[in-house]
Amino acid sequence: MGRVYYVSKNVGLGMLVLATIALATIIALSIAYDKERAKNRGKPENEATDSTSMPTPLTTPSTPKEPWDHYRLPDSLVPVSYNVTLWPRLRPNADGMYLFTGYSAVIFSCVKETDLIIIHSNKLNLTNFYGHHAKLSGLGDATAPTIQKTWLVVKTHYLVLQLRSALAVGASYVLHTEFQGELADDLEGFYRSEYTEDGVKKVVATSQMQATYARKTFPCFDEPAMKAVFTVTIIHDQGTVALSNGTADSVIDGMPLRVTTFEPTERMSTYLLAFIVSDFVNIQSTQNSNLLIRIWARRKAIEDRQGDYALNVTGPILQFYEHYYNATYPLSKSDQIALPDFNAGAMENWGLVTYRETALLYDPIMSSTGNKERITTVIAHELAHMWFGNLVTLQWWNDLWLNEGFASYVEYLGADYAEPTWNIKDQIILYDVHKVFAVDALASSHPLSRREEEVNTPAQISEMFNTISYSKGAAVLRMLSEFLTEPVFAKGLSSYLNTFAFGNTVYTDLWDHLQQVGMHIPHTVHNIMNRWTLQMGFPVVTIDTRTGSITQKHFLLDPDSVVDRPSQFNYTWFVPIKWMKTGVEQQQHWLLQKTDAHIQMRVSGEDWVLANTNVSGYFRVNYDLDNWDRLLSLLNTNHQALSIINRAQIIDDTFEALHTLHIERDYIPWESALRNLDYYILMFDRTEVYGALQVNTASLRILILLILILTGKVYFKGKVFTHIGLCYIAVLSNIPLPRYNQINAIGIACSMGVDGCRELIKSWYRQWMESPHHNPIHPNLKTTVYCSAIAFGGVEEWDFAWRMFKNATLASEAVRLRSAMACTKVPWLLNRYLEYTLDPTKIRKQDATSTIQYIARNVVGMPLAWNFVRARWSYIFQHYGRGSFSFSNLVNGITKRFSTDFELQELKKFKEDNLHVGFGSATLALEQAIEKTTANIKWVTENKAHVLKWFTEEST
Ligand SMILES: *[C@@H]1O[C@H](CO)[C@@H](O)[C@H](O)[C@H]1NC(C)=O
Ligand SMILES: *[C@@H]1O[C@H](CO)[C@@H](O)[C@H](O)[C@H]1NC(C)=O
Ligand SMILES: *[C@@H]1O[C@H](CO)[C@@H](O)[C@H](O)[C@H]1NC(C)=O
Ligand SMILES: CC(=O)N[C@H]1CO[C@H](CO)[C@@H](O)[C@@H]1O
Repeated sequence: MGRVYYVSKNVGLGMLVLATIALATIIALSIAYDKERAKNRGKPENEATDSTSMPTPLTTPSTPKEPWDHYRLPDSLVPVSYNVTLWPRLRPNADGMYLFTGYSAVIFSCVKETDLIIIHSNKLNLTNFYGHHAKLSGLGDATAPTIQKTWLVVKTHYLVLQLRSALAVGASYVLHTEFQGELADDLEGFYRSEYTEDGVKKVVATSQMQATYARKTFPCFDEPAMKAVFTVTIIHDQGTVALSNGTADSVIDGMPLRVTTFEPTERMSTYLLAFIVSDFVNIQSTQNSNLLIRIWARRKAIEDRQGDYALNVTGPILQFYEHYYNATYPLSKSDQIALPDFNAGAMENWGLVTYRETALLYDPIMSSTGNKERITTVIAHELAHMWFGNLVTLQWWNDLWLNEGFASYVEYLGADYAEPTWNIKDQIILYDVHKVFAVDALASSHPLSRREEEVNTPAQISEMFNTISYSKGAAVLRMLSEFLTEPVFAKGLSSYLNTFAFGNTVYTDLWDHLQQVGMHIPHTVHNIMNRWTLQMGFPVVTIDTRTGSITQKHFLLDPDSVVDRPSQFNYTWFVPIKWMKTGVEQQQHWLLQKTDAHIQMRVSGEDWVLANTNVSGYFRVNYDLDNWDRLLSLLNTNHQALSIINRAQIIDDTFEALHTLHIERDYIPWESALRNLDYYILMFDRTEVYGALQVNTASLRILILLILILTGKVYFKGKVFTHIGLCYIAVLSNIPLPRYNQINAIGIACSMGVDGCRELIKSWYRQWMESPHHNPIHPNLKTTVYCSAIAFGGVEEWDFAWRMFKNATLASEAVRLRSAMACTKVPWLLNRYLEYTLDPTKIRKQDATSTIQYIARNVVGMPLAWNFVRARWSYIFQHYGRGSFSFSNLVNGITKRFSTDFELQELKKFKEDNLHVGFGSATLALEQAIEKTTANIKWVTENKAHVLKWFTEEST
């Protein structure tokens, strides 16, 4: 590629700074959406998990008068232990409903005098005891007051008991309830999942409690700090197995039922409970001495050995954490189970982790490298929580970022231990740091940390599960670990975990424990971290190597945007700058004010400065022009002098660096470059610029490819880019390369639009259509090949994919097909597919929103998906929207391409028209979409002519 128009060497420094910031802006706007690598750990399943929520406007909340109108429990009662018995019916009753019945006795003690008992209960029909919803008795010497009346409060999910006299402080009581609930297919609380095996429909009862669904399973004090001991009994049919957090204690077989009782759990939070009844089978190992590790799944999946890989990595990952945390695994067993229907990616229930099938099951023949990576990192994420989050739990959901950010950081360490050859640690740059840079650069971003009072309702709680919490949390914790050094970080962590085991904390408790071991830092951990957690955004640090001056500035996507959220720190940060001079690591420098000078950073001649080595800090860097030039020429001549991460970072910072790709052989810098190109494609694929851009990027790509082939050094650590270009030219099937490299080269060529590729792809797909039991396509190429074949084909190709989708026995194969079917260019096929998304017999509920997103990603499908969502808003909202995280991604996904005034108006109108229906957690995503669209319009207006000119000139 020739010169890039943004950075002109003739402009002065001031201009350059602006230009480079503008550049980074572009980059920050770009959002990657690599299907296979979607990082969906704990919560979100949708591919584009870049949504975040904005702060709920701070209306002065009118404090409700009655305690049962508050969303938070009063602090007068604390639970001690529960006996819970549940009996799910895996066959429908006469009315076609699936039910469960249950019984619960909770022992609680009274710590403040009160004549009210308020306990969570939602969507449960409670049995009457002498006209009341519950029965109360005293424990030991205590006599229970009589119940005056009981009632349910639907809005706040409470069962309330008004007593005739007060409970005594210090005394304990038992509250008994009997209840019936629906085992619905709503993926919340105790729910049912269905699948077909050998032509027989099977039903599984399973659960998802986080964040506020335990109360939909049995009446309980459903807040994370209300820890208690649970003794669980499950009644189930012969031939099924019951699982819960603990080990099964006894099984009583009375025809035709079995009663499985579990040992009492440790003290734990309600949101970490899990109850499952199924006829699944397991494989197990005891590679970790005395610890039983099991992987559970559908019989067929286990027989096909799809659980083997997960079982192989679980032992090492647990060992890693035991060592890292310096604390033994807190439980006596580790179960992990893959469920056909599951809303999140995975859930860290203590001792019984639940997963989507795609996040746990691996088939050596059918799965791709990307699938395998995802499985490893998701397992590492969930198992990290067994200590951090489960053993020690944050007091309230406002601190969710610490819990999820932490697991999102250490998952890379755990996965790296299990798969040391993958270099997986570097990927945090792509999948977390760059991703969240794009979101946190918005004027409407929000701080990591929120005050406890700001998070109350279930919808507000579910809004906390966003990219800021996960990815910015991961990035700032990584920075903390880097500046303290890893041994110090691990030591403080271990002290924190051991001190608060089985208890609850607030995030500052972790800072205290790190402070006790940390030293050599210019301020306390509190002071330093407050600047990163209490104010939104991040700085761009500009180093002028001609003078050694350093300045920081709040980095904004649109530098003209108005930040109306004040910060007590005035948007300055304490910035730890790790840096090197001409290849030599220097002592870390702390930037503690807006501007500073560090004379050692003044260089000249051949010398260069590279700051934020390994992108260990959560900030961007800019330099004076001369230093940029020296870095770029270094990339061109001796790029090994810089780490892979820094190469990727430079490419992300400046498009100039694309020139240097021809000698780049590592995956991450490439992926970084390709993601940046994607933003162009999104912005221009509906305009005349696209014609020019296609020709140009295609020729760039051919050049790259030729170099790769000629050097015979194609290696991307087993990765193939899944970006879909248009297929143009060149048949590569008989290029003499080792098998694996050849696959990679073909994958790249096809996805990047090389000649002849179309024919090649069509012929592969046709072969498969002719003999469906023999798929000739390499797993790493399937995403590309399926999508292209369907894009070039018609109804026949589509229907074949549909049949294969319906028959797929491996979940990741089903996902690839589901995503590929969205690639067709035929409008009626796309519309029919959109209709399928609202029919759970065709597309599982868990997959509806992501399928609509796949369709919206297609340039032809985008307007259809937008119309569809607008027309069906209230239906979709009722059935899919409530409080679900994936739902905000829906809005985000559909509006990704929006870049015209007309679209902005449509978006605003959509908002107005549906105010009466509401948007749930998507309210915030909608605001964000409006801001992004505005930024896109601005960018396109400013750059379209340049880009067109540049690409036109380049391609002639
Ligand atoms: C809970 O179950 C255990 C074991 O069956 C029993 O000893 C205990 O009394 C029960 N507790 C309550 C409050 O019902
Ligand atoms: C709860 O009771 C209501 C009203 O009687 C009934 O319509 C509903 O089906 C019941 N739900 C369950 C799960 O039993
Ligand atoms: C699991 O480990 C065993 C023993 O090391 C190995 O033979 C097998 O290939 C591994 N399975 C997978 C799917 O990685
Ligand atoms: C999560 C939890 O409390 N797990 C418990 C399950 O039961 C075993 C004993 O069966 C305990 O050791 C675990 O702590």
